[in-house]
Parts: sequence; C-alpha cells; structure tokens
Amino acid sequence: MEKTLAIIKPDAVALGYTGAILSAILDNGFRIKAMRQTTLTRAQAEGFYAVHREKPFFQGLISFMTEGPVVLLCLEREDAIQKWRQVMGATNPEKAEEGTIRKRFGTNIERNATHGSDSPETAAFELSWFFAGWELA
Ligand code: FUP
Repeated sequence: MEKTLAIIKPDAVALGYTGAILSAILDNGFRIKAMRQTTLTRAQAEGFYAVHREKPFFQGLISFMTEGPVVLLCLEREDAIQKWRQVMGATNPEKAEEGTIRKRFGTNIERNATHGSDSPETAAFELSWFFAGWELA
C-alpha cells in the first residue's frame, strides 16, 4: 500500500465540487486515511510550494491557494501516487483527458481543482507538512 497527498483546492471547494471529487476518489479504489478542511495561511502554502519559489506563477499560486478553504487528504491504495495523478489528469484542464477530475472540475492551469504528489519523496514531504504521524499510522 502506498500513500499520497491530495488537495481539493479552493476553486473546487467554493464551487461545491467536494462531494463529487470525494466520490471519484472512492470509486477509484482509494481509501481516505486522513482528511481535514482548513484555510491555508500564506506560510503554509509557501512552504508547501517551496520548490516553485522562483517560478513566475508563484505569487499567483499562493494567493489562489489561500483564498478559501481546501480539503487535505491522505489517500492510500496500491500505486497511489501514479494512480491519483492519472485520475486527476494533466495540470492544465484544457489538456486533461475526458473524464479526469481536472477536466471535469478545473478552470485553468492555476485553478485546476486538485493537487497530487508526484513522487515517493514529495509524497513523504507533503504528507508530513500537513499531517501528524499518528494521523497516518
Ligand atoms: P502538478 O504536479 O500537476 O500539480 O503541476 P506542477 O507541479 O507543474 O505545478 C504546481 C501547481 O502550480 C499547479 F497545480 C498549478 C500551478 N501552476 C500555475 O499556476 N501556472 C503554471 O504555469 C504552472 C503551474
């Protein structure tokens, strides 16, 4: 069993897509190991996206991620990291495959409905950024 960090981003929560996205998560065989709705502080969002600090889109991304509540999730299943990225679809919803979460619920490359870790190393960092060890045990 592998764990990954998923986020239902502020756009999707505000538009009322939380339930539909949770259904898609469960329909795709993931177990929700931990889940919390919260509004990120700038410090929490900046630390989470520290790898993108020098990118031109960084400030916009931080403003977006702190504009309203998000749902933080630890998802568990076999091959969870790759499988969740497949279910989400491409970063840019316009390029995402039909039926994927970003295609169904995303607006543009910034407001793209969900996040998913991209490797075992980032999953470990991202899960520990938002969840305590006892919540994932
Ligand atoms: P992903 O792994 O699919 O979430 O995509 P990236 O790590 O490349 O980007 C992280 C986040 O930065 C994206 F979810 C949205 C945001 N982003 C932009 O806002 N503009 C861009 O041009 C690229 C990414």
